[in-house]
Amino acid sequence: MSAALRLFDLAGADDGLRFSPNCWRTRLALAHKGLAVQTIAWRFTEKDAIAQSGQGKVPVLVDGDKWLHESWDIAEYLEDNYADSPSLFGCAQGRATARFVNQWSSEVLHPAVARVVVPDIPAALHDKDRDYFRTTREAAFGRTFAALAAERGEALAALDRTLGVLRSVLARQSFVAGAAPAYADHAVFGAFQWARAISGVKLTAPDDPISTWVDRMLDAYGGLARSAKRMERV
Ligand SMILES: N[C@@H](CCC(=O)N[C@@H](CS)C(=O)NCC(=O)O)C(=O)O
Repeated sequence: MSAALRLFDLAGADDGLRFSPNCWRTRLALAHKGLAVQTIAWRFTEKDAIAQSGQGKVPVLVDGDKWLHESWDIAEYLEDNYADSPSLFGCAQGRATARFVNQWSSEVLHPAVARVVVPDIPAALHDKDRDYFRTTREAAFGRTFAALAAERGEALAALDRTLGVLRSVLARQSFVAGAAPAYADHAVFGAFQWARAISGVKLTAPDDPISTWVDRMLDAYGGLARSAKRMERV
């Protein structure tokens, strides 16, 4: 176990509400490798705190004097530098295939989930983040949060189509990586943990093979994801 690792992890107004899909990838990868980490609650506008990483997004992992960013690069760093711990990829082909899954998750799944959950995020944010989040995300989507919220039904239908391939795979095997979870699962599950933390909306039906896999991922690593704080809804 390494005692020195620190992770800047996106938080809401409540320090304990950790909702970044990309940070969850890293949290799960660290747990998979059995590496202890101190997580540091970080807000969107706290760019100075992670300036040493040379950019402004999390996850940022600090290992001794190394400042690492980009969830995929962090996964490769952990695999290569903590080679005696359980593997995230299994083999060279597994690493290449996990890269494809990771990229699909970032470029196809994350935007589809964002369309559904982003209007719920401002309510969870620290006051100092709210304006920044609204301005940057409304500009990125080209519409207001109110317009996005009004399109939720359409967004859920589009997400359902996006999830078709994942659904077929998980109907045939327990995890994306096969019989046991590995980084391909972390890369995809981060998006579901994001929605779970921040939004009351259910992304999949209870009898969907994806829901069964989400349950398995929530229980993995001693229930790390299941025990995580969720946004309180009244
Ligand atoms: N490709 C990056 C994406 C990182 C990213 O977008 N992180 C978000 C949180 S999920 C962030 O820090 N955003 C800061 C901002 O929008 O200012 C990765 O996989 O690590």
